[in-house]
Amino acid sequence: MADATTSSGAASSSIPADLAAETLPSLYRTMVLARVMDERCLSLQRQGRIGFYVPLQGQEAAQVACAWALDAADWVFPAYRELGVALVRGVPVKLLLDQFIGNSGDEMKGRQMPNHYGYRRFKFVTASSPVGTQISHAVGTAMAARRRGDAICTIAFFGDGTTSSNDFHAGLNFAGVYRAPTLFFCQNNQWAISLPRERQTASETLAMKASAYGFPGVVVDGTDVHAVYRVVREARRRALAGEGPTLIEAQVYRLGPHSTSDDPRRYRSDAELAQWKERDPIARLKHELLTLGLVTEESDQKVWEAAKELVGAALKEAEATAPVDPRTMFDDVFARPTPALEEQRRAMDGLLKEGVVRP
Ligand SMILES: Cc1ncc(C[n+]2csc(CCOP(=O)(O)OP(=O)(O)O)c2C)c(N)n1
Ligand SMILES: [Mg+2]
Repeated sequence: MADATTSSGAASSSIPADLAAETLPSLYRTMVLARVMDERCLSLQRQGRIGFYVPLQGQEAAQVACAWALDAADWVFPAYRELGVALVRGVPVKLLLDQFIGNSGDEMKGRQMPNHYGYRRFKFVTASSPVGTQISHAVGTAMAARRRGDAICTIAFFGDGTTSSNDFHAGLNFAGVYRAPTLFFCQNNQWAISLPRERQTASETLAMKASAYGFPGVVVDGTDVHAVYRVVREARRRALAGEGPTLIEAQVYRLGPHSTSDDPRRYRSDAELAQWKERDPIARLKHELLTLGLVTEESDQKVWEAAKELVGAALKEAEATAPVDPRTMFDDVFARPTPALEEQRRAMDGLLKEGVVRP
């Protein structure tokens, strides 16, 4: 779906265009695909078929509309919940599932934690588990790109809780001083695992923290694809015109658990969840598409079925893909393997032959 991105990458001072109505069904399909894959991955983890997963339910509009507003040449620095962004960048579902399983199709050769994927060709940096580290990486990359004369921006994704991290301060401060072409996209999903937004900071909004660093901060309804697209387009225009960074606070809600290792019923109420479910971003966009006559109940059903089929077929293929050869653990460490490493590789060959280690 990388072809869904719209901009030319050229610096421009003109007002960016709004999201065109004819792109809405395609954007909606990507949101549905993210939701379907998300639900499937949660159950795959429960069945022991993948090890770990971090869901994005409730944040699809913010992620997909934001990624839609970027150029394919822009570098994405995700946190760990950005499946919607990965799908817009064009990362195939099968490749993601290969990583979750850690099979031989996984370009990281099973070495990364499940759900911590990254792909150079999609300009999608490996997920950051230590919260906030991706923020300063995004700023440094933006400064390097500007020095090289590349007309791109970088974008760091992070959550409300991450605004309390050292890297948030260091990254935003640096970006402000050097006017780095970086977008800071904070998905305020109201919770940092079990810590609610109101206990995270005494600031009235997270966006207002930008003013201390000398650049604009914008609050946007993260369930509204149009609003998100507009603010990201404008932030990108500013970045490329040399006007510096922007902090965007997209207000959303994490409808699911923090990760497959979390049970949110232990710290938040059913009433709160029910209230936010009313604002499900997928239902909101579907309602708009119905009103515009761009979808019918029948064609919508087909969108969901197609997404389920796509994920099902990719899963079948990923589960049929061979495991990673354990001998690959000796690769990619030294340009010329050391004698000690060669000896260990031979020992591994022996273990494989004896059947002590299975491929
Ligand atoms: C430096 C660091 N401290 C603590 C953690 C544990 N941790 C993992 S996710 C998380 C919450 C982050 O919340 P937020 O930034 O709001 O993002 P969300 O998970 O809600 O998307 C914490 C505290 C960590 N990964 N790294
Ligand atoms: Mg959060």
